[in-house]
Amino acid sequence: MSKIDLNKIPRFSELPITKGAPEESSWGVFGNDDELGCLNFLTPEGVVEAARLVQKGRVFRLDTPINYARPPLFNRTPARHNIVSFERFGLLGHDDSLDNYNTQEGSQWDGLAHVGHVRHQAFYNGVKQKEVKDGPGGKLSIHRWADKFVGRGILIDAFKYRSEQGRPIKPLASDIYSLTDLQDALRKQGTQIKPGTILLIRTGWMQAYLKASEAEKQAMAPIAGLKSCGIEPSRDMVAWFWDNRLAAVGTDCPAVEPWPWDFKDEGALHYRTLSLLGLPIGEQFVLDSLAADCAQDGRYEFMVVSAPLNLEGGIASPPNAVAIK
Ligand code: UVW
Repeated sequence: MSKIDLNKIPRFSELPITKGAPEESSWGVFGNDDELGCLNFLTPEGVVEAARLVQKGRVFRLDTPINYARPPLFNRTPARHNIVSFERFGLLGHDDSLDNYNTQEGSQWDGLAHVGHVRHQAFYNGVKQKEVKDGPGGKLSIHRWADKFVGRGILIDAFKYRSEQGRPIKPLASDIYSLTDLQDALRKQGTQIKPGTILLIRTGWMQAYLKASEAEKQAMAPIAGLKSCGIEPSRDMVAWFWDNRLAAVGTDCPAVEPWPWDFKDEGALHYRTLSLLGLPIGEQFVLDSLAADCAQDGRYEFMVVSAPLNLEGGIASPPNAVAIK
């Protein structure tokens, strides 16, 4: 899709626009061959506008250090970092290698080939499993995002909002933030969503995880041992995302939606966002310092610069992102 005309984008209630496409899917809206989904809402004009939000020169890293989770969640395996000496060539120097690196071991954008729709046996825009493959021709590959993920970000500090309401969330349980919680928190912060916003939501999970004991972290690592808060997986939630023309939604919890979610449940947010709307979702982001700064100056909007891995055929990526205020 070349230039996006927001007036021509259907409302959620008008989806799908393509005959035979699943209900509540955006398939075809950005073109039948589109692989970017809601990242199409990020435009050159949006990048220029986002740059105007840089006013005090503070930079917030949004990724965890590699191997921050020991052990990594969801049965993922840790990376091995090797420092290699150049001494044998007569040089006082090094390079390094990272063995066994899982692109979802920490902070991550889930790419659109991460989760497909089981009943439709297809990923976003009808892409088939055999089209998801290594190399430059891999459909829905993360490398297509390499120079796209820049724009206006906003933070909803949902954890702070719920705590101040006297209804604190338990981050290490399958507790839920409702759509109303998010909308009320936004209103209280005085923050506006605009088309092409990269929405970040602080759930409080990362802070709680970092404070947990070694034994608790061991217990949370296997898929069956993890319990985590997240945002409500519902039609209303994704209708709100779509009708606000959000470009992506990132959170500091492990699965955006509460974990565990039932892989057989078609209402799960992973299906509604990645497979049906082509909306990138982000997990295990680092948002606490950014949230503290937003609370201090009352400004919950900033520029987000995310340069995902230039990995041809890649499924997911660390966001490699900063928020700049
Ligand atoms: C799964 O849903 C299995 O993984 P993630 O939450 O990392 O996307």
